[in-house]
Formats: sequence, structure tokens, C-alpha cells
Amino acid sequence: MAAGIIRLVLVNLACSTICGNLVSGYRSFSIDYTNNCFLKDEKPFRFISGSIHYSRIPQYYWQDRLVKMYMTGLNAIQVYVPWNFHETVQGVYNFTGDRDLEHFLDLANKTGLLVILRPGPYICAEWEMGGLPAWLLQKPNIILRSADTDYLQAVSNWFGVLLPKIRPWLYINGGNIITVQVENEYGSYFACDYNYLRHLRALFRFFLGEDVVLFTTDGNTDRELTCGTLEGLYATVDFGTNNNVTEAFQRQRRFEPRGPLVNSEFYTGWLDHWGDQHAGVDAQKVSRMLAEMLTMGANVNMYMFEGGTNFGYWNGADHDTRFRSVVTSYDYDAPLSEAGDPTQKLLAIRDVIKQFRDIPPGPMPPATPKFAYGFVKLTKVGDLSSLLNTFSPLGPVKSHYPLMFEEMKQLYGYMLYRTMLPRDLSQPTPLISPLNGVHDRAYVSVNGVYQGLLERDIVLVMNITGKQGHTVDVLVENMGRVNFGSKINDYKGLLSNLILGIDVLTDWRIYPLDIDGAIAGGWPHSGGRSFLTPQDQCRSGPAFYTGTLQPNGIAWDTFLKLKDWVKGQVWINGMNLGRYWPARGPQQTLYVPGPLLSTTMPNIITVLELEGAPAHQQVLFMDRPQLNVTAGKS
Ligand code: 6DJ
Repeated sequence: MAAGIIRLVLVNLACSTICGNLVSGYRSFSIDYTNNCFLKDEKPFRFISGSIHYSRIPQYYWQDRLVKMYMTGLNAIQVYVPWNFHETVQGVYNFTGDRDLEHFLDLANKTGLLVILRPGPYICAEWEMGGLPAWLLQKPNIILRSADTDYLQAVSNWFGVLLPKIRPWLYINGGNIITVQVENEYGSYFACDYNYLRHLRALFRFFLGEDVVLFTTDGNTDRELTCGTLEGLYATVDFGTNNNVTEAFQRQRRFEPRGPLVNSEFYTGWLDHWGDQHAGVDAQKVSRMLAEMLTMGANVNMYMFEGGTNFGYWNGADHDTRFRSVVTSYDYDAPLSEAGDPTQKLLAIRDVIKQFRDIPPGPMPPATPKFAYGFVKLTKVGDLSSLLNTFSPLGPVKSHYPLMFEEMKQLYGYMLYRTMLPRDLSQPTPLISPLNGVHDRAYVSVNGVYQGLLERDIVLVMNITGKQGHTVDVLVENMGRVNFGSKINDYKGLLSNLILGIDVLTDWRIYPLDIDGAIAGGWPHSGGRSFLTPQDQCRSGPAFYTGTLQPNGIAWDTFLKLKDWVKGQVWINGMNLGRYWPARGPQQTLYVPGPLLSTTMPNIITVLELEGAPAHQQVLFMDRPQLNVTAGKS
């Protein structure tokens, strides 16, 4: 039935969009400084929009989410383009599959949604490094988000690829993009470099033309608006339910005395960090403030409307008082849940919108079905350190001192640093990260025996024992680069020496690990089983486990719970679902999109557990998420 409604909506929309194009002929979108509004085809226009990130939703579900947004009464969506998602390797561009931006724009267009595009180059968004590619850090002194020559060159190259694709999608050129943002919250950044903003403005104008409305968005302080705005870029503001609407728009007015009022990010919810309490924003507060802004005639974008998931290694991190990594789920307590289901908040928002514009007739499409597949038993494949031929077929790089991920040209995931104990340690001896140079977590084993971990900003010393010549393995996890503030040059790996007692550890063999490549290529099922002794079976430390979810003719969305597992990464059928860390919380389940599952073939689950698997090596597929249990805080 849901599919029927969706089809019906799409047929109607496709017709009205095409007819609209035919009759209107001339299309315009501009700012009316006399009447303080936008003009669309010369008529007053106001957007009621919601943020959605295609990079956080499998392509299969894009249309489902867009139709639900349309049925809520939105007339626009706001979309980031994460640079590092498209140019993961410098000079190699990917716009296919889940990265097919133009397909996403086309679906939005056919659904009847206009687009507010945010191509960055920096986007924040709780996304790895705020969307900047980590290969930029290979220039050691690069000043990101400034007029630094290397940085500007990279931005110009990227925009030279991206913006020509965007141009035909501008509303004024027959597409659905009404406005385009320049940078993001630039006023929050320490550099405050107007030459950088001028360079960006010139690039946007060169590639998109003189007529498109360009805008900036900034937090609600004078400093932010001063450093983030530039003549020719319409200044808008961001604020949530903790702010006062009148005061916030007054501040916008100080920088834009005339023109439409715009809240570019009205926070419907908030993000979670590992170890923090689950965040949320009350639905009533959201709908009350939305009504207040709409009553004033303001344009509003709700951030987020559909949050989605930080699959793989795409989560970002914050670094205020200490490094805090963002969880895998980007549910955001948004009106559409992580799995795209309408919530009470959505219905409350729709009731508000109804008072201001006609909303499409017909019911809201229902939640997609969920299935509790139950328990699946896993068996251990082997310790990570015994599988280096599989993950690092070219072998290690030798270096006297440790090298960072960026120097090794492996930007994400995990890397193994190996050396030898320089002397006997019969007594527990401190292994120290004196300069806090473990970015971000290091799992340490001696001669295959797991001894514990070091953690950035939290655990800078641990004790180890062993004998001279024993192998020391330090598996370092990149937990996502900082996406906000002055610390976005967030190098990963071992950034400084480790000290053992009084000795500096040297003579490293550093193994880059292509775990995702191996798993996508069919490992471990294609790789045969290694023989494990009972002792190997129950050893703790970084190790792989695998199992199969037998097909039962159903491929519905489900939620994977790794109760009693500690911390790690999960793949199903080759797709990296993200990190789990129930021991810290608040996220307890990982979203598994149904289309990933096979109805006829065994579904292969692979788990990398970093610290220690539970006695019962099993995982549970549930029919609902659990995102709000923080260890010791519930
Ligand atoms: O533009 C930013 C969004 O991408 C604004 N914002 C959101 C998203 O990151 S935190 C959540 C944030 N800005 C940082 C303000 C810190 C108080």
C-alpha cells in the first residue's frame, strides 16, 4: 500500500512539474529587498525546508525519505555535498551509486522538492573532518579553510569538477536548486580570512553565474556573523529552541537590514557522542518555535529532518575540552528516524505547516517494515595480528619512528604498528603516550597476548610485561576526524613516540590495513577457516568473528545489537555498517537497511572486536533501535 501511495504522489508530481516548466518558460529566483522575501518566478516565495544527507542514506531509500518529506508539507530540502565522500583519493572522483548526487537531485525534483544546496567545501555536519578530504593533511602545514595556496588549489580543482555538474540543476536553469551556500558557519572558525571567502565567491560566480542566490549561514553572535559574511552573499542565521526567535532574527537584521528572514538550521534534535547521554529536543518546543518563525514570515530549514547513519568510518568528532567521537547513528531525534520512519515529532510539525500552506492530500507513507531475525552465532576467524597477509599483502613500511596515517596514505580505519621489546619486563612497566599522540585508540598486545589500551585524552599510560625480543603490536584506530573548531587538522595514528619505561620505542614495521577491501572481496568466507586452538578461541584483543544470517525470504530493515561485546566494527555482506561501542553507549544497536540483505543467500556478518568478545559469541537482530543507554549514566 505504501508503494502505491508513493507511486501516486510521484505520478502527480511528475506531471505538475513538467506542466509547470512548460507554461512558465522564464524561471527566476531572487531576493526582494523591498518586501523582505524571496521571489520565485517574480512571486513572493517562502521555503519550509528540511535537511537530508544523501551520504547517510542508502540510495535505495532516497525516494522513500523524500516522499515523506514532501508529504509533511515541505517545499524544499537542504543538502550538503561532502567533498571527501566524492574525492576520497585526490583527483579521483566518484558520483555513482550512493554518491550519485545528480540522481538524488532528480528524485527530489520529481518529488516536487526544491533544493538548498550546501557544497561547502567545508560542511561540519558531524561528518569526518567536516567533509574535507584527509589527504589535504599530507601538506604538513596546510591552513584549512583559509587562503592557503595548497588548500585553495585543491578547492578550485574540486569545484571545477563539482560546480559544472550543479549548474544545470539551478532553478533558474530549469532545475530545482534555488539557493547555494558558500562555506558553512565560517564565522565560527578562528581564521576569519576574507580572502578565502572572496576566492570562494569568485569560484561560485564563475561556475554558477551571476544570477543564482548565494548565501552564508552563521551561529547567532556578532563575531560569527562578522567573520562569516561577505558582500554579495546573503547572510542567514542558525538557531534552535534554546534561542529567542526575535533576538536571533534581529541579529540577522543587523547584517542584512532588508531581505527575507532565514533560519538555515533550526535544530529539531541533536547529535550524540560516545559516552554522552542521548540527546533530544522536545517535539512541542520544536513545533511551537516553528509556528513562531512561520508566523513572522520567516524561511526555515529544519536540521535535521532525516538524519540517517554514519556508515563505515564517516562519523566526525568534536574537540572542545577533549576528543569526543560522534556515534554511528545520526538519528538526531529528527522528525524522520534514522530508519526513515515518521515520528510523533513529524506529525506535530505537519500540523504546524498545515496552518501556513496547503499540504499534499493523502496519508503519510507508513514506516518501512522491520524484522527481528533473532540471534546469530558467530565464530572466531582469528586474531587480527595473525591475518596481516590478508589485510596488508604488500607488507609493512619500516620506519625508525612511527608514521601517521596520512604519511602512510591510509586515511581511515585501522593501522598496525609493530616493534620488539627492547628488554625483559618481568614487572609491569609503563607504556606511555607522553604527548597524547595516540589518535585515537591503541590496542596493545605483546607476543599475541592482549595487554590493554591507550586512549587519546583519557588513557595515556598502561602497563605491559614481556621478554626482550617479544613482538609488540599496537593497533591504532582512527575514530573519525574532528569536524568543528580550530582542531580540524586532526592527524591520525601514532603522532609521537611511545615510551616504555625510559626507552623510546623505535624500529617500527607499520602495516596499512585494507580490511574493507578484503571483506568486500569475499573474505573471510572465501579465505578458508584457520585452525584455532581453544586458547586462541577465547583470547582477547583485536580479532575477527563471522557468522551467517540464514535467508528466510524476508529482507526488511533490522537493528543489530552486540550486547556484551565491547567495541568494534561490523560488516554485513561486505557493507561497513559502522562502529559499535555498547560498553560506552548511548547507541546500542546498528541500523541494517533491509535492501542489504539477501532473501535467498546466506548473509555474511563479520565483526572486528577490538577488546574482547563475550563468552557467548552471538549477535541479535531486533525490530527496533536502542540509542539511549549510556553505561553508568542511565
Ligand atoms: O552547520 C553545522 C551543522 O552541520 C551547525 N552545527 C550542527 C551541524 O554540525 S553542531 C550541529 C553545529 N555547529 C557547531 C556549533 C557548536 C556549538
